[in-house]
Amino acid sequence: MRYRASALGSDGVRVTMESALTARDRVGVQDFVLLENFTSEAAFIENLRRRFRENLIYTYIGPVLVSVNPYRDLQIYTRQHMERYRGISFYEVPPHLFAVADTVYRALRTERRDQAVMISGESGAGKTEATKRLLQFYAETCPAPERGGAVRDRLLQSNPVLEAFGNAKTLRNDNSSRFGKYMDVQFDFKGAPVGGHILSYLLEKSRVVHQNHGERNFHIFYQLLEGGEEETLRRLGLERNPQSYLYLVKGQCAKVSSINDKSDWKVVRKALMVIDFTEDEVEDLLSIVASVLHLGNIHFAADEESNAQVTTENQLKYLTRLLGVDGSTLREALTHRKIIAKGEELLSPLNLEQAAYARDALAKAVYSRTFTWLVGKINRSLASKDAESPSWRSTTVLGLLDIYGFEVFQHNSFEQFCINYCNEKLQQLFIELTLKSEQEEYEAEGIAWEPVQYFNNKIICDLVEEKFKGIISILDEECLRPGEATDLTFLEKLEDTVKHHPHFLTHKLADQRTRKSLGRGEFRLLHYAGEVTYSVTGFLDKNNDLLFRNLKETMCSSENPIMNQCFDRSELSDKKRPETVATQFKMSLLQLVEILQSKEPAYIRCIKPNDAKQPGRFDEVLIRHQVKYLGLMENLRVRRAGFAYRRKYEAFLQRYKSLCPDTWPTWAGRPQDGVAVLVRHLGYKPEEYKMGRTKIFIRFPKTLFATEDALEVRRQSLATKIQASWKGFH
Ligand code: AD9
Ligand code: MG
Repeated sequence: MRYRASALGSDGVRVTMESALTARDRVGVQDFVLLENFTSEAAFIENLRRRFRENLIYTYIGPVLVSVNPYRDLQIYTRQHMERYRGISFYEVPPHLFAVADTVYRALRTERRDQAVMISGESGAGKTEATKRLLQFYAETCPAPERGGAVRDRLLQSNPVLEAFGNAKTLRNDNSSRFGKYMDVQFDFKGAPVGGHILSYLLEKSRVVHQNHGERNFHIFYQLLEGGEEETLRRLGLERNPQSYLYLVKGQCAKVSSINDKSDWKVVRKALMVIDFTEDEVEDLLSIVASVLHLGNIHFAADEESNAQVTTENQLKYLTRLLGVDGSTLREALTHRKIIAKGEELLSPLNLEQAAYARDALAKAVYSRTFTWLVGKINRSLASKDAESPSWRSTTVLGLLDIYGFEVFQHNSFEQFCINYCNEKLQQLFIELTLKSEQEEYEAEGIAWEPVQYFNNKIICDLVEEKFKGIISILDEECLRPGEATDLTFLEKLEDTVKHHPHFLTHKLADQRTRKSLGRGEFRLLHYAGEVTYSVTGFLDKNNDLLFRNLKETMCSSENPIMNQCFDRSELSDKKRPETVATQFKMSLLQLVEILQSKEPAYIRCIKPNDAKQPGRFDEVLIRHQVKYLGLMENLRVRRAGFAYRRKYEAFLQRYKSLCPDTWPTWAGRPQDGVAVLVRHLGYKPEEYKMGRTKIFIRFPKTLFATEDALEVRRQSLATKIQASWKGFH
């Protein structure tokens, strides 16, 4: 919509409006709430497209930042950018990650309330990059603590280490985080970072033993082989060539052009030192990394009774040494299963398939427990050294959540089920908190709140997590019937228990038409973000996550100090079944939700513009899908339910006071009264705005645009006048 300057009656100078208007046409609006047609997904995407074309990757939905991955270095995270966004008012400068960073930090300091920045989006959308930039912003712009200045380095250096062990090249992202991460940064009363703490979620450990075509194992393996010193590799019994290791060849892509394993190795090596690793600990850690590779190369042959025998003596020898375990015990544990019947221990030999399963289970357990240990080690290094001092008590916390986005693949399994459940929970929290904060703001401002219609996805969360009736409960029940239950009996039980649920479907329950698209071993969930069909194959196994008893025993006797901490003897005597993977995950999510609820939230919603990881390509279908499952339209609707725009009286008056002779150049009274005079002069109609306690609320974007345009006209006319007077002067 176009507004002519003359209609606003600026100062009588007729200046064409085209420049301001074309600018908006070209680069779109910087806050989606200013979209005229705010319910239109097409308008939303068009706005994103315009901005993306101009390399403007950030746009707001009110306080929420939407970011589109540019896949190129835009030079927008420099020290100058950090300075530019410090201490500014959110809406006075173009949208930027640093504007969010600064706003959050200032709220933390002035209101002394804990904050949480939740970063979401699909794989490759830029969550981890955003997290790193935020950390960098705080490390560089916050004051240094009086003591323990090293914590800033530790916060930064924990990243390359965690990425080396927890990230991998996938088809979607060359540096894909294969775990969820929530990181707390603690600030003292002066606003200096003094400590940190990391929680990690569900590492994708199946990757240790298997990778899809075109994908890699975790970075650390390749880094060690490429960058490790000769002497180190000799000690570990490793060859440089990744092709020598079965756990590294499944994806057939050891080399990736965007990754330099050799230099990354150096970075990781240095980072380990910064986060307090001793040389001995580094050795112990690398021994474990190497032992996983050796494990992968353990082969078995069947003897005449079809029992598995280890045939790779050399690998066994290295494993024995690196893990510090007894050779014959390990050999036995890899080829037998210990069963305790009527108080007696029996050794039952494994066949080839079972032995390979046991070996892979051991590799996964060793690696994932080492990862958990690593997080613990980093946490000890990040722990504030001032925990006992009085200033500790007045610390505030800023949390950063970088967690996997919603996943829909051709083939979806247990992992996608967990990840998508996590997204349901976070979406629920997001809507709840967004609505709550809207409502609170209206109340605080004394403006009547009108209820907003929105989709509450609690029904899907319940379907997954409810006691007794939820999918996880039913899965756990089946896991309690070893030998009898299978993935298919789990599916049948699901069908019996949740058959009438509107968000659940299977082949049997579907009507004729839908049935064709559902296999017999599948169930479909209608998530808030769309339908996902899960194959039940492997659900029981992955949820049980069994490690045979004698393998556990062997590892408990390990003389490698890290392994020794990872496998505790108490596990062996514990009569209670360990929690299943899904239940553990559910509990950790409930804890996460509690943590997030106790903090003031900020949101960054990341979008991936194309699947080719290329700059400049805006794939509309892909983007539309993400806009949908990030719940952005829902978010915008909630934000726009009453008023498109709101601003503090002081800021509003400061910006527009030149448009009214009564408020220009200064207004002596209360800012609120000045704004009242100003908007009356501008011709705002009563239904177009409301005056709150501290802010003006404007219902439609067009009202604001008209005012913005008037301002632009005034600026141009002033510029013209100044130019004219300069000419006269010369
Ligand atoms: V995953 O769920 O962990 O697989 P992320 O974390 O969302 O995913 P990541 O931050 O790793 O994605 O970004 C993927 C790649 O996109 C990065 O390696 C960069 O090459 C690229 N990227 C992301 N954000 C930016 C950015 N703001 N500027 C430039 C970026 N490049
Ligand atoms: Mg990531």
